[in-house]
Amino acid sequence: MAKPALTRIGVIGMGYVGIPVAALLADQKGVDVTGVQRLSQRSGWKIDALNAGKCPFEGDEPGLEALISRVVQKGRFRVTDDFSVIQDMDIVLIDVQTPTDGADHKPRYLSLKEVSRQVGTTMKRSTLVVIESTVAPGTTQHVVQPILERKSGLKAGRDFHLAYSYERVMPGRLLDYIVNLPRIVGGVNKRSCDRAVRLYKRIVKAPILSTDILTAETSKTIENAYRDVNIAFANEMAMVCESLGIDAYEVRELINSRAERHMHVPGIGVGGHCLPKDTWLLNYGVHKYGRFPINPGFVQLARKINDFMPIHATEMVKHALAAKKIAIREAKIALLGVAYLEDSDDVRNTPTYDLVRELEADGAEVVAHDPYVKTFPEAELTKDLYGAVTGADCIVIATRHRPYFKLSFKKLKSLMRTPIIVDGRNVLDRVKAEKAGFLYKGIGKG
Ligand code: SAJ
Repeated sequence: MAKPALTRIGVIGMGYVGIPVAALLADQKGVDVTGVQRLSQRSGWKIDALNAGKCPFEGDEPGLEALISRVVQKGRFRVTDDFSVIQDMDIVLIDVQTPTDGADHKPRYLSLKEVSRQVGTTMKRSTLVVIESTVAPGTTQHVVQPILERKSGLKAGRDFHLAYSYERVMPGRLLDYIVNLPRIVGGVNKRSCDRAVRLYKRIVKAPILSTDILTAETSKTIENAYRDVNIAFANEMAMVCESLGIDAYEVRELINSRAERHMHVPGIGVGGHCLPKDTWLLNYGVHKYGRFPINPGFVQLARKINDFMPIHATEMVKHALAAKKIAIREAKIALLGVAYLEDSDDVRNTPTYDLVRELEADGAEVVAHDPYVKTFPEAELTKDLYGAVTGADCIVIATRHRPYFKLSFKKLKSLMRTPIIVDGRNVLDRVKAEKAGFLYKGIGKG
């Protein structure tokens, strides 16, 4: 009896979204996956690492390395920079970066448009194309679809299928969040949507919710804007508590003692490839494709508050140094943690970029430590934690990495020039720090 044909899937963009979804699909019966990754200076090395069955992420990613090694060994997953493989694919997932411009916050769709041209040029009739990258509402049908149709000469919904289904992954929980979080799928028409739902049913155990493409795109950007707004609220209330001389984390616990209240966690800032830009994608989409003018000022204000937190932390450093009669231009600052998220190696849009820029602009010498991050152009980066704090006048904790919870105040004090701690992530115990002779300041700690 003839063997059932393999479903061939191409996943374009081997990053935090593309790699886990490709590996999960390749582990399914009757599925064969080819990852496509540009041979760029920044990411080209991932091709060889993945083809050797290695996970390219430094941080803790439960289950991912074992899964990649298994599907590579089974011969069901390989990665290439050769786009022509797309012509053999039944399904193509697009997982490229969709950054926004730092100045005008407009989306920069260089990769998305280039990949759409390549896919349109090579794809075969009846291919299902799914955009998983976060985009401004309206992008799939006003930017991607016309390129695919022009390049292929085919019509979306009739000759090939087109859908949008956004990822909800986070470093440290990549596989878990793909498998166990509800999945939203929007199709250019019902057939496209149904086909995409069938695809995700192979790997997603949680409910799969169908809608149209514009609603799905908008849900993604609003979902992240919602989180960003909640974090901004927590950050503003943290500054209120500092001014009142009380502990915002205690206040948060008291408020969250009521089950349906979820006050978020204040901190030194908001980083990552998502929250700092998705509000601007939402903003761009409604300005470009909205039926009437509306300026979502509330979510933009939240962006401003969250972007202010590294500057607020720099002010805290300056006040503490001044209390010890040290000018910031003569100070050495030990920065503990540069990643935007705990126990990850991810520095995309990390708030520590702004923090270092602010501190160095005032003349401080900054030495950074991070247990996971390999490169950090903004400052000298070391894996030697005690080396970083030796001779320092202030420690700034910027990431909630697990190793920082075990720091010895006695050891730190013996190595530092001036015992000052600015805790940007509520990692250290204030009472113990002060008992050990430290001047302690913390975001949300009045
Ligand atoms: N942060 C706070 N306080 C909080 C929560 C987070 O200061 O209470 C900071 C974090 O330290 C970090 C930033 O915000 O710097 C973002 O943290 P995150 O936990 O939101 O992590 P992301 O950006 O990797 O993940 C978010 C998630 N979105 C939502 O929860 C709505 C994730 O589910 C998305 O998949 C991801 O964005 C994405 O890719 O869009």
